[in-house]
Amino acid sequence: MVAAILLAGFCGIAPRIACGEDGYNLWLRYVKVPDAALLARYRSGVTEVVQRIGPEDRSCAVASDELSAGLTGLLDESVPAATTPDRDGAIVLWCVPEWRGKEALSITTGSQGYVIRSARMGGHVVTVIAANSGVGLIYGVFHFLRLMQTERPIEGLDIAEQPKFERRILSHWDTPGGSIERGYAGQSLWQWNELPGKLDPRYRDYARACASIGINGAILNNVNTTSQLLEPDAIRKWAALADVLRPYGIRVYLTAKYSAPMEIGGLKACDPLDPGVREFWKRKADEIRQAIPDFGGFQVKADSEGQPGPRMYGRTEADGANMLAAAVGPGGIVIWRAFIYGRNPDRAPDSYNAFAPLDGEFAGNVVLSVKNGPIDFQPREPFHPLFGAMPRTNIFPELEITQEYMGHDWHLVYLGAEWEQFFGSDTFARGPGSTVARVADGRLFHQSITGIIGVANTGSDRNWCGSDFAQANWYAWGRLAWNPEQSAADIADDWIRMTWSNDPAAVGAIKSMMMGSWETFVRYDLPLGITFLPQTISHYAPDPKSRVRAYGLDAAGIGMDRTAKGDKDIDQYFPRARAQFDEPAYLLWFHHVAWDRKVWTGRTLWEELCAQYAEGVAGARAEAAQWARLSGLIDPERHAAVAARLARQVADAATWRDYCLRFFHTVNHLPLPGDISESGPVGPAPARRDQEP
Ligand code: BDP
Repeated sequence: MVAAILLAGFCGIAPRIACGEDGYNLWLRYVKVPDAALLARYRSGVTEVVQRIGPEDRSCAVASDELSAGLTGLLDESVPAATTPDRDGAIVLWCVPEWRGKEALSITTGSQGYVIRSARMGGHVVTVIAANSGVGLIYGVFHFLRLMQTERPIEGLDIAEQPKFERRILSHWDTPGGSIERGYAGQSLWQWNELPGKLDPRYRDYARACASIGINGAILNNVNTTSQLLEPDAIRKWAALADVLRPYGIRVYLTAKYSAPMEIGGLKACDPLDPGVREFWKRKADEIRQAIPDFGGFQVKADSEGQPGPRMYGRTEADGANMLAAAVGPGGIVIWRAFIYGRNPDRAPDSYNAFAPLDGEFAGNVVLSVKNGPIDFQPREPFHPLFGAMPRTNIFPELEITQEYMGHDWHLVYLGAEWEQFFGSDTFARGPGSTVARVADGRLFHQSITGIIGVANTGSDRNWCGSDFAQANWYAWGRLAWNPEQSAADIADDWIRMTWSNDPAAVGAIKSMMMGSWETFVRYDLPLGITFLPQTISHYAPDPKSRVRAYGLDAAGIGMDRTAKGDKDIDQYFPRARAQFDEPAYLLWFHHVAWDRKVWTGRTLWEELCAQYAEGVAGARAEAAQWARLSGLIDPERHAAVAARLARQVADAATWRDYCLRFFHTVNHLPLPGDISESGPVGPAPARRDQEP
C-alpha cells in the first residue's frame, strides 16, 4: 500500500508512469541508469533483496519500500525478494534490534546511523545495509540508492555514518491562511482547512524527501504565530500531520506564542514566574503530547519584532525559556530564538548583548537558536559572535534556506558555498580550530543537546521550491545538517547528478555555476561587506537610499566602524578571531573606509566598489550563458524554466548595480563607470518579483 502511494506521488520513480520533468521528484528521480555497461554491473550487484527487519516497525517498511521503488526505477526491472541470501548480489536490509535470527550483528553508529558493507553471507557476496533503528535504515537505503543515482561503485563498500547534529529541523514559516512568510514557492504545504480529515499525498512525499537527506524534525508553523494554533482543533490538525511524518523519522515541533496564557488561557498575564502561567503551559504541553506522543517541543520568538516575551514583566529570556522548558519536561525541548534587536541604533551587537551574559542560566532542555550572522540572514555576514561565547548553553545554528535576501526564487544562489564558509569559520573559543561546526555540533563544549534549524523554502509549487535550483539549497542544508564538514562542492556534485544528469559536461558546468553563484550574488547585491541594504517589506532588491544609517554612507566614505576605534562591536569576538575580518569580504562591515583609500587591488575604494558590481553583473551573465549552452543535455521543460529565471537575474543584477552606484555617487560625487548614466533612478529598485524587467 505504501509503495503504491509513493509511486502515485512520485510518478518519476516508476518510469512506466509517463510524466514530464517538472521538478516534483526533486533529487529522487530514480531514472534508469543510461549507460548499458554500468546498468549491467549494477544488475549483477543487486540480484535480490533479503529483509532482516521486524514486521511491526513502520520505518523499516518505509526503508524497504524505498529500496524497492528506487531499484525498480534505476535498474528498470523489479528485484525479487528472498528470505536468505542465496546468490551473489543480495542486498540484506538489516534492522539490528528487530532481527532475532541466528546471525548477530553489532553496529556502533548510534540510534540514527547506519552501515553499508560488502560482505560474505552463506558463501555469497552480498551488500548489508544495517542500522540500529528503522529510521537509521531509511537513511542507509537512501545512501545506497544515492551511490547508484550518482553512478558510483557499489562493490567493496565499507560505509559507516552517523549524524553530527542530533536534531535537524526544518522551520516552516507557514500560516493557517495558506501564506508563507518569506516563502516564494506558492502556498503552504499544509492544507489547513482539509486537516485532519483529508491528508494531501504531498505530505508523504515531503517526508520522504526530508528523510532522504536526514532531516528529522519540522517546526510546522511560523515564528510569528497566533495562540489559536495551540487550541484543541489546531492540535488535532498538527497531530494528523505528525502521524504522516513519524514513520519517516520526523518529529513535530510547534511555535508557541508567549502571550497564549492570556489569549486562550483566560489569564491576565503571561509572566513566566506566575504559577497560573506555569500551570497553563504544563497543561498545554501535556495536551499536545496526548495527541502527539513524540512531540519535539516549542519554538519561541519572544521580545522580538513585536512578539511578546518575558521582558514585558522585567524577566530575563532565561526566565521565559526555563518556564516553558519545565512545562515540556525532559522529553521535549524549547527552542528559544536569539533574534533580538532594537536596543541599539545598530542592531549588530544586540543579540550578543542580550544573551551572552545569560550563559549557564538556561535549563538543560532549552536551546538557543542563533542565526548564522549577527544581523539577519544577509547575503554576507561574519559569523554570529554568540558561537563560542556560551559554552554552558545548547545552541542551534539557524540558517535560512529560503532566499529572503538572496533574490527570492528568481536568482540562482547555491547556499552550500555560504554555509561551508560559515561552519569553517574559526571562533577561537578554545584556541585555533574552534570552528563554528565544532562549537555547534557539540565537539567543543559537549552540550547535552545538539541541532540545527533551517528556514524552509518549500511550498505548494509543483517543484516544491519555485526554482529548480532552489531545491539544491534544501538538499545541501540537509546534507550539511548531517555533517557540517562536508564539502559544498561534493554535495553539489551529488545533487546535480541526481537532479539533472550524470553527463560529465553537465555536471562540470552546473557545478561551476553553482559554486560561484553566492559570490556573484554578493558582488551585485552587497559587495565588500556592506552591512545592510534591503528594501523594506519585500527584501528583494537593494534600497541604498533608505538604509544609509545601517551601512554608514557619507561624503567621506562608506562602511561601519566596528573596530576598537569605532563602536567596538568587534570585541564581541575572541581576540584571535578578529584577524579573519580583515579580509576584503568584510571590509565595510567592520570599517568605515574613505572613498580614495587604496585597497588591496591597488584601486581606490570607489574604483573597487564599481569593479565588484561590474564583476557581479558579468558573473550573472556568465551563468546565464553557461546554462544556455547546456540546452541539449537537460530536459527542455526544466531548461526553459531555469533560463527564464536567469534572464531575470541578469537584468536585476544590472539594475541593482546601477541604482546603488548612482545613489552612492549622489553622496560622493565621484565619476560613475562609463556605462551608467547619472540621470537614471537611484532607488529603490523594482521590488515585485512578478514584475518583468
Ligand atoms: C526576518 C524576516 C521576518 C522574520 C524574522 C525572524 O524578515 O519575516 O519573522 O526574520 O527570523 O529575516 O523572526
